[in-house]
Amino acid sequence: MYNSKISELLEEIAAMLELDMQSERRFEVLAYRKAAMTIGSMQQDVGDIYSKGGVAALMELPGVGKGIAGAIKEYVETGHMAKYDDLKKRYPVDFNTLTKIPGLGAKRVFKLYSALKIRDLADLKKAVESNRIRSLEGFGKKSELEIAKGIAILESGHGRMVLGKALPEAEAMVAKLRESGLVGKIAIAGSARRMRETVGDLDILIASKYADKVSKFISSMPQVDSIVLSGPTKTTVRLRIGLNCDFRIVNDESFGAALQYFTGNKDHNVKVRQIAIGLGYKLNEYGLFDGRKRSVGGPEEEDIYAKLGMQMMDPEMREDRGEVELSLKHAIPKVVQTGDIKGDLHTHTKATDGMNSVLEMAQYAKKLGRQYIGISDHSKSEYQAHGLDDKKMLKHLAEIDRANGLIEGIRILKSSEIDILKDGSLDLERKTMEQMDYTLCSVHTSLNMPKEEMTKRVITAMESGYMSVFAHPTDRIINQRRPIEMDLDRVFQAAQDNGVVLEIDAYPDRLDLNDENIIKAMGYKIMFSVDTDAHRTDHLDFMKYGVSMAKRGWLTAGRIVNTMPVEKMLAQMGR
Ligand code: DGT
Ligand code: CA
Ligand code: CA
Ligand code: ZN
Repeated sequence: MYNSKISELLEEIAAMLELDMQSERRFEVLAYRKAAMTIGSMQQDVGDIYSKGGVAALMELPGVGKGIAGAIKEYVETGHMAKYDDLKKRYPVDFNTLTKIPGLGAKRVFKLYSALKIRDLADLKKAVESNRIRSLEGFGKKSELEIAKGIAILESGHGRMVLGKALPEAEAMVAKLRESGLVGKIAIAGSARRMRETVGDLDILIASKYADKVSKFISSMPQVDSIVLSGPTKTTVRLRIGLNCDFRIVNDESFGAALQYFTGNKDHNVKVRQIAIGLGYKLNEYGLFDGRKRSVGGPEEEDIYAKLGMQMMDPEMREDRGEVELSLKHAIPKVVQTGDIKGDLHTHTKATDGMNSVLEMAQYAKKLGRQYIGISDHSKSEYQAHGLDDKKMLKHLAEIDRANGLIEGIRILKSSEIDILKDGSLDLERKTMEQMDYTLCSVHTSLNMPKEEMTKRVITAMESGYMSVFAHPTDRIINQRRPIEMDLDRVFQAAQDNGVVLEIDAYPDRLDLNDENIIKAMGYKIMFSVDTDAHRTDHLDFMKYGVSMAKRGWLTAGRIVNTMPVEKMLAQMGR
C-alpha cells in the first residue's frame, strides 16, 4: 500500500514549492496538493493502479498530470522521488509534522526554520520552552502558547495511528496473503478489529501449516519496511507507514481461540478467562480445555463463547464496559449494523470543497445501496471551503432539484452544513434554510471560545428551531485538534428539548461523536445520525467507521435517523 507514503511526499512537495513564491508555480502547488488528497484517501492502492495500467492509469486520477504520475512511478519502482529529494536539500524541514500544528502553515514553518533553525518537532519544542518564538515577528506570545498546545496534542497521540490510515494497510496485506495460497483462515485482530479510533499496532492472525514460507512472504510484501522480530509463530514488522504489525501463525484447530484472545481487549479477556475457570475449564490462545485437558473448543470463536454460556457480541463491544455481564444473561443489545443504514445526511460537492458533482455523488451512493443522500455544502462563512452565500445557495439548491430529476432509485435531499456563528446565530437567512429538506449545523470558527460562551453559542443555535442535525459536535480532529470546550450535559439536554439530532461523523480523523460521548448522550432522549462527511465519491465508503463507532457506543438502529426510510426520517426531524 503506497497511498499514505506517496500522499505525504506529494503534500510536502506542495509545501516546499509554495515557498518558492513564483506565481507560475501556483498551479503546480495546487496540483500536488490535490493529488496528495486524492491518493491519501483513496481505497485502491496507487501502486496497484500503476502496475496494472501504467502512467496512463495514474493520469486519470484527479490532479495527477504527467509530472506527478512520473514521480509516483519513480517512487514505486525505486523507493525515491528525485523532485522531493532536491527540494528537501533546500528546505530540510519536517513540514508534514510541523504543519499539523494549528496555526502553522508551510510559510510560517519555513520562517521558523530561517529565523531559528527549527527543523522538526524536537527543535520546535525547545524553542517554545525557551520562549524564543514569542519575540519573532508575526508570532507573539499568543501564538507561542497555541504552538505549545499543538505540540502537546501531537505528543499525546504519539505512536497511535488513526484507524482509517492503518486499517486499509491491514486489509491490503490480508488480501496479498490470501492470494499467496499459503494461508487458510486469516483475520485482522486487536484494536483494529475492535475498530478503535486509533491503533497502537496492527495484529493479523493466520492459520497455516507453512509458517516458514509465510514469514518469508510477509517480509517480501511492499508494505513492509523492516523485520523487527521473527520467531516460529510470531513475526513483527515495521510498516512503511510508520506502524508495527504483529503476525501470529497458529494451527487451524486453535484459530478461533487465538482470534478471541488476540482481539481483546485485555480486560474483556481477563473476565472471559475467569468465567472459564469458574466452569472448570482453562482458556488460552490455543483453545478451551476441560479438566482432563481435552479441547472442547478452538477452531471457531463462536464456540468459545457458546461453551462458556455467553452470547457472542461484535468485537467493537469488547471493551469491558459491561458486555461480559450482559452476555451471561444473553441480553446484549442489538447494535446497529452497516446494512441498517439507508442514507447519508452529510456530503459535499464541487459547489464548495468537494471534488465531485451532485449527480456523481448520488450515483455512487446508489451503487452502495443507499436510498437517499443529503447534499450539505458549506455556508458563506467557511470562505476557505468556498462557502455559499444565500443567493448562491439558492441556485445550488435548484441544481440539486435538477439532479434529483435525472436519477432514479435514490432521492437527493437538499441541505447545507451551516456555520454556527460566534453569537449562536446561523450563517444563512431563514428563508434560504426553509427551502431545504433539513439543515446540518456546526461550529467551524472561534474554536477557542471559553466553555460557558461556547455552550451558550451552541444552545442558542439549537433553540433557533432551524437546526436539524448538529454535525461533528465536538469538532475534534484525532491527533491534531482538541475537542471544543462545552458543557456536554447542557448541550445534550438542549438537543433533547429542541429535537436536534446528534451526528456521528464517520470521516476517519473525526469520528465525532466518539464512543464515550455517544454513551453519555444515550442517557438523553436524543436521536443520532451516522454520516460520512464525504468530499469525494469514494469517501461514501467511510460509513463503516461511523457504524463501528456507533457500535462502540452500543447504539441500536432505532436510535439512528438514517436507518429509517426517507419520509419517516424527515418526519422524525420535524419536516
Ligand atoms: P493497541 O495495539 O494498543 O491499539 O491495542 P490492542 O488491543 O490491539 O493491543 P495489543 O496489540 O497489545 O494486543 C492485542 C490483543 O492481544 C489485546 O487486545 C488482547 C490480547 N493480549 C495482549 N496481551 C495480553 C495479556 O497480557 N493478557 C491477555 N489476556 N490478553 C492480552
Ligand atoms: Ca494492536
Ligand atoms: Ca500487537
Ligand atoms: Zn462537512
